[in-house]
Amino acid sequence: MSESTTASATTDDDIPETDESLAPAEGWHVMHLFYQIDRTQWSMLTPEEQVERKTALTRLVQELRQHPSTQLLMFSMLTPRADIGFMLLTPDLRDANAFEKRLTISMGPDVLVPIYSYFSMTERSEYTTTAEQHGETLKTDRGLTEGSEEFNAAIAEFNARMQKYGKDRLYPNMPDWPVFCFYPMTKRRSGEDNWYSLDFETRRQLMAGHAAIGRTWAGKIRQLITGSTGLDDYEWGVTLFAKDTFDVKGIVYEMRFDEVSARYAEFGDFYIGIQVPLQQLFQQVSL
Ligand code: 76R
Repeated sequence: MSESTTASATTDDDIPETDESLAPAEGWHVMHLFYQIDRTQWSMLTPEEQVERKTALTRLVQELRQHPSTQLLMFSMLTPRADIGFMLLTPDLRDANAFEKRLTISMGPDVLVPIYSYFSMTERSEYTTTAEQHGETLKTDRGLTEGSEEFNAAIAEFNARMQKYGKDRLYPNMPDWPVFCFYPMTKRRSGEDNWYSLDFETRRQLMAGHAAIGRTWAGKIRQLITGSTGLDDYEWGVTLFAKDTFDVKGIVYEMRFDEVSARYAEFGDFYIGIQVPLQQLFQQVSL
C-alpha cells in the first residue's frame, strides 16, 4: 500500500462530528441482545433502587418503541444461558449503536450482563421466483396460454404479492407470537460442499426446495432471515416465532433433512425465549 492519497484521519479533529444518518440504502439494522441478570448485584440494591431500575428500563423501552421505524421486542429467555433478550430493528446505525448501549446500562451497571449478541440487517431474498419463472409454471401446471386475460391477471396478482413480500422482508412487522427462537447460521464452504461455488441456478433450485418445506409451516411459524455477512460471525440470523414450542422443534428438525440444511448448513448456538409484554417481563424473570 502506498501512502494514503485521500483524506486520512490522523487526529481526532479530522473525523467530523456529525449526526448525519447512517441508514442503509435498503433495509434496517437488526440486533439480537441477550443478557444474564447478575442476581448478586441485584440483591445488594434497596427495594427503592430496584423499583427505580425497573422503571428506568420500562421508560427506555417505551421511548425506543416511539422512535420512527423502530421495533423493540422483549423476551424472557429459557435456561440459565440467558435471562433477558431484546430484538431491535431500526434503520440508522447510530441509533442501533446508541440504543444497544442504553439498554445494556438501563438497569444500572453490572445488572444486565451481556452474554451473546448478534448484528445483522434485513435483506431481500436472492432466490425469489421471477415473473418469467412463474409464467412457465402457469403454462405447464395450469395450462394457461401466455398473453391470455387469465394469464395476465395471474401475473399481475403474482407481481403484487411479490412486491409486498419483498417489502415484508426488508421492512418486516414483527409478530407478537410468544415462542421465540434465534440462532445464527452459515452456508458451508468445504471441499465438495461449498455453497459458494455452486452456480446460481443450482442454488436457486435448492432454495426452492427449502422454501417449499418452509411454506408447509405457514400459520405455525413466522421466520425472519437477516443477513450478516461481513457484520457478524455467521452469515445469517434465523429468527423464528411460533405459538407452540413443538413447531419450532418440528420445522428445524424437518429442515435438517432438506439438502440445503443437511449438506450446506452450519449452526451457531440456539437461544429460546418467550416474548413478553413490558409489564410482564420482571415477574417472568423473577426480578
Ligand atoms: O424469500 C423467501 O422467503 C422465499 C423463499 C425462502 C428463501 C430464499 C425461504 C423460505 N427461506 C429463504 C432463505 Mn428460509 N429458513 C431458514 C431456516 O434450521 C435450518 O435448517 C434453517 C433455518 C428456517 C427454519 C427457515 C424457514 N432461509 C433462507 C436463507 C438464506 C439463504 C441464502 O440466501 O443462501 C437461510 C439461511 C434460511 C434459513 N424459510 C422459508 C423458512 C420458512 C418457514 C420459509 C417459508 C416462508 C414463507 O413462504 O412464508
